[in-house]
Amino acid sequence: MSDSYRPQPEDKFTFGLWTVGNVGRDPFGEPVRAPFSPVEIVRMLADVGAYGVNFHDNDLVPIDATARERDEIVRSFKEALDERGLKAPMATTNLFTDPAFRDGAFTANDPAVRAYAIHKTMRAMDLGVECGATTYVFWGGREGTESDATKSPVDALAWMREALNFLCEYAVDQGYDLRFALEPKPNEPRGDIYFPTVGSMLGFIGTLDRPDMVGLNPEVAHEHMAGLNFTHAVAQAWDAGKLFHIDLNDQNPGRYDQDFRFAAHNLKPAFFLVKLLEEVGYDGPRHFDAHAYRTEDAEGVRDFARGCMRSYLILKEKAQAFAQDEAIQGLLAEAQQASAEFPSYAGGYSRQAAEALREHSFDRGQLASRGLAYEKIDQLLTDLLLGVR
Ligand code: DIG
Ligand code: MN
Ligand code: MN
Repeated sequence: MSDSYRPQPEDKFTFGLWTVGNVGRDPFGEPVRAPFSPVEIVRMLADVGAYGVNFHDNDLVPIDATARERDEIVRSFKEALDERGLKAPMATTNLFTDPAFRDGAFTANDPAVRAYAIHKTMRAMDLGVECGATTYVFWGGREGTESDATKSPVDALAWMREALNFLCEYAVDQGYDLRFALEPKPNEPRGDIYFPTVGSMLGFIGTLDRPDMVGLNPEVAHEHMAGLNFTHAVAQAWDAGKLFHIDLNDQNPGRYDQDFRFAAHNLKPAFFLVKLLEEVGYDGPRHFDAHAYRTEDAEGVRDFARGCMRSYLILKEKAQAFAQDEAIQGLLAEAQQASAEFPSYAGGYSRQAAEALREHSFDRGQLASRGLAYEKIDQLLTDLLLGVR
């Protein structure tokens, strides 16, 4: 692959241990790849040019590890990070694999399970901070229902709020430099998951005791599963100052969560996302929460990781070309020209501005008459992406 798309540390490309460590198990098939150790994954990611690696507590430390085993695992992991110059910017808790969480974690009916979920998360936060994490993700994979006969959604929201408020206080009390990033998903593995989209999470954050500590970790596939425009969701999170982290992958709409290689299926939506992230100057990690096809061997996993980063860098270059394309920019400028005279209200409300605008007579026919050349703009973009412009 040409060197012009080789990832650099400043690109801040990260992968979870569970992504390139995915062994290819699916609901209808057994693993197809031998597992890699965390140290082997750190070395692999360093080889392909990643900036960092993220983890769930139990991706790194098995849930039944002894204290001595835990300490040795963490020591060797941190040694590998230092040896290869990788960071561990994000950590999170696995609150979805163990059968104890089959009715949820923070929203389980059983208060002992809710308490265990907070216990497990505090210890996982300790581990994340010990490895250098500054973002802590909460993906509530089991926080949902198959039947709403089983619990009130109002109770569930209140339990989630109680847990997050408690854990925010724990982070402050411990002096941790941590921001919480909530990750929405509409369903899978539960029939319906609470807080299904970026919009619902943004509404929820405002009800917490420390809303400033809490933001979003939106994921491409998850908004796509909900039939939504991911770039619009990310723009709203950014506008609210809540884009704390982002999970990049791809998804064929109307399917289960496929966690495909970034831009593997929907090139144009991926372009608009990269264009937005680069335009607004998002400077957080670009985390690929995805995995290789089940058909792949260990080298195919490396191809997957390289492809995620390569496609991002190609689309970043295309976004720069879009911004510098005189024909496209000229048409956009025309579309944003006023089609008629009108009294200005740009300085915000005043009674004078309101009366002038209210009494102005608009020519609706004139407002409706101008063609906006969007077909031409979008085709120019298509030409650009297909490499003929
Ligand atoms: C699934 O999209 C979730 C889990 O992989 C993890 O908890 C989170 C962090 O990327 N994404
Ligand atoms: Mn996912
Ligand atoms: Mn994710």
